[in-house]
Amino acid sequence: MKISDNGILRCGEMMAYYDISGCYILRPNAMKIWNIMRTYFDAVLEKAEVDENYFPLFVSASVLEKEKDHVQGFAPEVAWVTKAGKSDLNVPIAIRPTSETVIYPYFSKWIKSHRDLPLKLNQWNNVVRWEFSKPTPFIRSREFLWQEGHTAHATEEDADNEVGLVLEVLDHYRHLYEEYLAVPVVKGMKSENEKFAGARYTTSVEAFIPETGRGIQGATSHCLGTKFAKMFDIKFTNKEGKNELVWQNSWAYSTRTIGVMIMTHGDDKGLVNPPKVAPIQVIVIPVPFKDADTKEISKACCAVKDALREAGIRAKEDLSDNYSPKWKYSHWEMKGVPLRIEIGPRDLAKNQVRTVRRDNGVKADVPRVGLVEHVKELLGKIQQNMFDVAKQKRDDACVVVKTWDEFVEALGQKKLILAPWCDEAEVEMDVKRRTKDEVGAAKTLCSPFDQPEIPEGTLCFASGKLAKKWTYWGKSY
Ligand code: 86X
Repeated sequence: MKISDNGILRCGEMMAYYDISGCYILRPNAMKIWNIMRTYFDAVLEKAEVDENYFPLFVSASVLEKEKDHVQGFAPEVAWVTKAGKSDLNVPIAIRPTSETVIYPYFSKWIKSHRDLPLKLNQWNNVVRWEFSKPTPFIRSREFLWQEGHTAHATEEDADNEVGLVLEVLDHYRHLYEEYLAVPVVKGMKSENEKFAGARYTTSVEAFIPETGRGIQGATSHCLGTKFAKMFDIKFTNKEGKNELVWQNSWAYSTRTIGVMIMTHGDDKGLVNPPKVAPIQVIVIPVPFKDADTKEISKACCAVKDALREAGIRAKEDLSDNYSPKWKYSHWEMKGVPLRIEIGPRDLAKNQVRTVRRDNGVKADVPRVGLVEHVKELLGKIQQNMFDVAKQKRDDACVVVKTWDEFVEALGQKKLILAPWCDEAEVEMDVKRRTKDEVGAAKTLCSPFDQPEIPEGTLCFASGKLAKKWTYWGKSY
């Protein structure tokens, strides 16, 4: 499902359009999903002894521009405050597009000795990047929410191993996608061209949208080395009393996660929310007939809802009498509620309810006795099924190619391509040049950590040189 289809976002009341291009209102349903993910990730940070802090939104021009290397290429995206009221500011102030230039000068002040390391900080904030390519809600917006983590370590080993958290955090990003959003992702290494220029290496989780045939970077985790330490003069005295540069890492995931979830699961009836993050997991709807005892049915609906809520399930009833049951069904389907419970006179008489799954439409009659346990199980099954279906679709869209002709054909068929590659930056640039069209050019998404075997003598699909690794390629968001 494309994000622009049917205005499903507006119908699902996740977001609303705003009168500034590229800016969107995140409505309660989106914020609920965001906060459920945040609760998971905050617990991860707590366990990993990463401390929460908050740096200002603004960057002074001098600090931002001190780091020409880092800002270069991004400069056109930086938004500036130039006025207060009617008067021009003496010096314009930039709005953070990411917080390296905001945070690292203070790393330099605060880190003096090996006892100050590791320093592990995270913040939840908004950033602004004044993008000029087509804006899309959640996927590419000019302001978005994210968490950004920044760590500093005494040694390369510390930065590179579990203390440094690069791969640990990446696996938590995978966990959020796969276990919360029911979106399959690939963990891997970014190519030289696609890595963060300030990093030694960049790892990412990559998703794929079969309908549009495009890959999408889900989140990134970087091993930065000492590049920023040199730029910002971040040094400490080691145990021998000598001055050394710190080794840094950084990582982030943003509200783009929600966009990937919407595109992965949405259908022609609207949103489909995975139970784990669904703001409402169960909607209970009375189905009164003409002569039925409406009051008793409503009472049963409330009792079922109360029992579910008591058990920690996010349930709600829809008793409004000015809409028909049918209208309500499509209303809550559109909003993506994973499970509907209907109660009519027959159900009342038989002490049962009717369950209807949003993911596959399957209906069942379920006894009131033991209902809560049954619903818990059902929500678990829906979560699993949504992941399995999404994974099957992703896997079906994936092809292995060995030659340039196969590559071009697969690209035309909107495939996710796994190809043997020589891992040379110029070859990737060349592939980009040769595949450019309206949607953009093919590029590497990542080289999966989980590498299939590469038989001796396998050649690169694009250059014909010896292949070094398997890499995912495709058009991307
Ligand atoms: C790259 C890199 C990095 C901390 C992360 O991916 C994790 C969290 N940051 C962000 N990036 C920029 O450095 C950047 C810089 C400027 Cl000045 C800009 F306008 C846009 C940017 N976009 C991305």
